[in-house]
Amino acid sequence: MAYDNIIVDVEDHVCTIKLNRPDALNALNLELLKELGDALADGQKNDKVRCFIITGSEKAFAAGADIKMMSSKSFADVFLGDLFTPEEEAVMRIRKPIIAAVSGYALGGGCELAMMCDFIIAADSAKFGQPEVNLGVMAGMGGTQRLTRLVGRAKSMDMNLTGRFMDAEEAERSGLVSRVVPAKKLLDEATAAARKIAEKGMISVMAIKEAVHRADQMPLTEAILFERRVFHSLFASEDQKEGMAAFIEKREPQFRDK
Ligand code: CO8
Repeated sequence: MAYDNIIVDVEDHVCTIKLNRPDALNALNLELLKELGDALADGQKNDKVRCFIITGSEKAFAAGADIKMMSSKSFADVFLGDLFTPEEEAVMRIRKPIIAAVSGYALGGGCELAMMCDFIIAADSAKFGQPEVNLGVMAGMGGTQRLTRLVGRAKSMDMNLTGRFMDAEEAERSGLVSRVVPAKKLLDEATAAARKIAEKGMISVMAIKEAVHRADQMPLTEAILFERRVFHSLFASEDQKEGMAAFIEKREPQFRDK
């Protein structure tokens, strides 16, 4: 499919989606978000895709929702039109893993998009922030919620109330990103991680994603029970027999997603 605001590449079971509005530092407008949702939905259906990477440019993952697109909207426009809800749901509906590879600015909706991914690999140049307070608004796609769960209340309040940026080192220390790598190696590292995931059985990969997401949404006892039941259910898969047999026979497993 041809896109105007993203570049999609599928190679070795990894679908890499590059946000591509360089003149606006990849600001997220509705066209870009629609294309992103479509590309993710396509990949979800495509057996050749086993993991996604969402990335931006060296200077910006995304500098936020498009301020020029939003500036003249009224309360009625955004409330009745439910601004950004379908776009967020399109990303959160994806069951295959999504890695955010972040270089440069990940601000406002850009930081929120990165946090919707399953984990973030950051370049040492990355800067995260929720600067919406400077625009007379606030975060609207998880910046007060996912950020608080990831880095805790103190840092989330600090970021959301002052609008200050967090560099990659602080983001790793705070639990916002899983690893920091030199900017030049960002895509190589993210691709290597995605290929490693792509080698696993998709049944356990997708079950793990579902289970980890439950950590945010359920009380611990319920979430542990969910995990235990899904763990039990994996013993109905051929991949469990293959994975354990391969370990005992000291060979690499051949997962068949069955
Ligand atoms: N929206 C629209 N255009 C933008 C945005 C943006 N968020 N960010 C940058 N641009 C444009 C600039 O207007 C400029 O365009 P032009 O050349 O036509 O004037 C171009 O990108 C380059 O930007 P700068 O000249 O400003 O580049 P600098 O290197 O000087 O500064 C910054 C880089 C610091 C990133 C600066 O551009 C900036 O502060 N950007 C805005 C950051 C921001 O406030 N983000 C939050 C936006 S609100 C939001 O995200 C709400 C989220 C709610 C839901 C999200 C759903 C997706």
